[in-house]
Amino acid sequence: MDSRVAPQPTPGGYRILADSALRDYLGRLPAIAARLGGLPEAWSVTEVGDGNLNLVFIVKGPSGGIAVKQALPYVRLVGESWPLPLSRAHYEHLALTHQARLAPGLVPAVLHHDETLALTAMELLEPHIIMRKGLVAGTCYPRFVEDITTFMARTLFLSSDLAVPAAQKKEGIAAFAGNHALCKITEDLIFTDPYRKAEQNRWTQPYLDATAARFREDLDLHVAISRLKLKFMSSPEALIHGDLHTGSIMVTENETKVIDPEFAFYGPMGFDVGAIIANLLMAYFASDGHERELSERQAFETWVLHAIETVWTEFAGKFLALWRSEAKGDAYPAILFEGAAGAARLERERQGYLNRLFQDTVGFAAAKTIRRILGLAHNIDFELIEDLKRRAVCEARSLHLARTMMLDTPSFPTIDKVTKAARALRGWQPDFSR
Ligand code: SR1
Ligand code: MG
Repeated sequence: MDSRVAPQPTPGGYRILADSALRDYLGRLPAIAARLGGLPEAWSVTEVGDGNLNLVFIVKGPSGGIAVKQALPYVRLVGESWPLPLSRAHYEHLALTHQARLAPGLVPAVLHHDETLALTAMELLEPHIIMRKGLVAGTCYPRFVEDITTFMARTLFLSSDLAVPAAQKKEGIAAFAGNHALCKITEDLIFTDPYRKAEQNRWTQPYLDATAARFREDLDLHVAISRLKLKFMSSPEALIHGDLHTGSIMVTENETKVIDPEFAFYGPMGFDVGAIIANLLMAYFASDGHERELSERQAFETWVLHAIETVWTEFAGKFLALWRSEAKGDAYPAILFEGAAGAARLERERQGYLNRLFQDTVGFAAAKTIRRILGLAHNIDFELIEDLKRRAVCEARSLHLARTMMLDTPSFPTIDKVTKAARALRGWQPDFSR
């Protein structure tokens, strides 16, 4: 049940680079040194990583800046007691380069990668901020839906059997199969631990004590989450990002960049789409807790709900358009769908495929929500609500919707049913005595 792997000896040559060691290292890379300008001694190096796993440095010189990400041989959030393979930097680099080809302009450009040091230097995204921080502040991002739906439709469709010949697709699965330690984190932290007594689980106490206990005892829920876990483990549909929450997206009002694909592997498409929808739903429910005056954030909340709806509808539209124009894979052979009747039947089948994908999306969105409230890794949407009772109210509303989405997925055949249910819960006052 534990995600932890036995400590692996770090490969010869690996060392954690910081400050002067990082400056010296980068100074020996001509293209990077030219980009930064001036002398390495004068470059500023600031560690800015606020994720759960790695070190992230911003390095700036007189001519420009870069971002440098280095994997640690353990989980940063927990410490050296939880070893984690450095190979995740290899998979992240592989995913970034794949995604750059499939969805140009929507991921940061890679400037340098070092397998031994598990280190990647990338373009500095400035003035972008982590989207989750902007959502907590109540900022709307007018460009986001267009960009994220392009990213998901293109990376998912174009790596699937609908677009890629079978042999190439299987090579892709093989190339990412070694990223199983990161998959195991997801399998444990999202699909198992929130539903059992796990040492590292936490929730907003005492308000959610009874709710957490109910989640640990509800066998219908245990069946539902186990079905989703099996789907996650056994559905190599496409190259998925694998951790596509709003902390893995950097934004300005006019630009969106998807970062941090270290959890990438060939998995179910709905896991990525569900991650986006879950994190927007959590931003919506958390918004009440950040309000200083009544209705102060109404415009933001209206935007988030609209974004949730259009994330699905625009994703589905783009995915269908790609299927109609770029179906170069071995699935659905054209020879079987000739003539007007064949074309019409295939079109109906495409719609059915999207309907099934939507059901996966609803289930995975529920799982991604529950883990952020009852599991180990929480998010600042809720954590920055200082008043614990207020925070628990927002979390309880999220959990209520997530539980229904997971147990009664078919009652959400379309995305507007999800946003309608979210809107209906906005004023709900949970009874924490039960
Ligand atoms: C111990 S890692 C916890 C979480 O951080 C990453 O962002 C993933 O979401 C992972 O589940
Ligand atoms: Mg991450």
